[in-house]
Amino acid sequence: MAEDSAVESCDLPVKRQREEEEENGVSASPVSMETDINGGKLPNFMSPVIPGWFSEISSMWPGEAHSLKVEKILFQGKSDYQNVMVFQSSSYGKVLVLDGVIQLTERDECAYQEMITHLPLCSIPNPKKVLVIGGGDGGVLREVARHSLVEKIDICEIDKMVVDVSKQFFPEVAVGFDDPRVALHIGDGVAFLRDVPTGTYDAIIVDSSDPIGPAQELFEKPFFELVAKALRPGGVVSTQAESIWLHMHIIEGIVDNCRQIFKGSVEYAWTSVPTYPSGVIGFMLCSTEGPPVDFKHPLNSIDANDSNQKSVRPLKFYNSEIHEAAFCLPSFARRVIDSKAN
Ligand code: SPD
Repeated sequence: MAEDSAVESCDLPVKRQREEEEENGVSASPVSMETDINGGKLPNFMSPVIPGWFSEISSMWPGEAHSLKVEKILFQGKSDYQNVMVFQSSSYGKVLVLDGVIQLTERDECAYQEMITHLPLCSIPNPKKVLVIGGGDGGVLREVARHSLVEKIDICEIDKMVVDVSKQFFPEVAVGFDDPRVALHIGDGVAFLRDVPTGTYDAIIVDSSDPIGPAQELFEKPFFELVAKALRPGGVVSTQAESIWLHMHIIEGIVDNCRQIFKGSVEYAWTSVPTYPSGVIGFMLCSTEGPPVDFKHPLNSIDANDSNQKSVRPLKFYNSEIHEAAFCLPSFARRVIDSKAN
């Protein structure tokens, strides 16, 4: 956004407020002004897009932009797929940004990575073979690796730069790649799934960015059909499924597709991630026809003591109570999701 237009648009509401006050015969309230970074005057309750701050502006959340103060830009690059940036923020540690959208911060990455992983893996009795699509930062791998019954973890990430940057700047996230059960495939997730023999995996975790750019296909029906084919009967998938505050139209489409494709359970869960748009993010959890899966009541409890990898930090966010709570939805979201059930 141009800084000038931000200043101009900030001036307007104040003028209108004063005009309205004068018309109504009330004296204009004293609005204290401060000099903004462009030398213009702004009322002190309005924030321009400030140099030195990262503002997350996207057509996926029009009219709002969460901002973080930047201490230092640590990396900026352009891969074959997207712009990649890492910066040191003043309040959330290091931040990984793809095409201008925050993917993780050191401070709150635990919530997303733990929930997208343990919601599915704690819902089935013995996950052995797991596939991660996307997830090139390694955080989901770190979480899968806590499950001692898992024997093989494949990951298919399209962008090698994301893997390299994560290993360089986020060692506590990328630690997931060190697990000997992990096999990294750099390539397109859809193409990878086409070659997977039917019924290969117990669980698939789709850790994607938003559905504009390289991850778009991962939100479409043909992709979910491939996922279902790659799962064993009663196998489970967990996918990044956006925000109930911003994206009910997208969620509605995903639920619709999933109910047509997955003949076991289809559920929506959500969690809090302060640096994601609207501060929350959801997950679509589905199982294929076969042994029934009750996502809302975890079978496996996993906590700091039964972690398979003693070198990895204890769980910060996930526990069995928060697992069950994640499926409680506000009424407006419950209505939309349940309406797709028939
Ligand atoms: N709006 C951003 C959603 C990002 C989801 N993927 C995050 C990747 C972390 N492993």
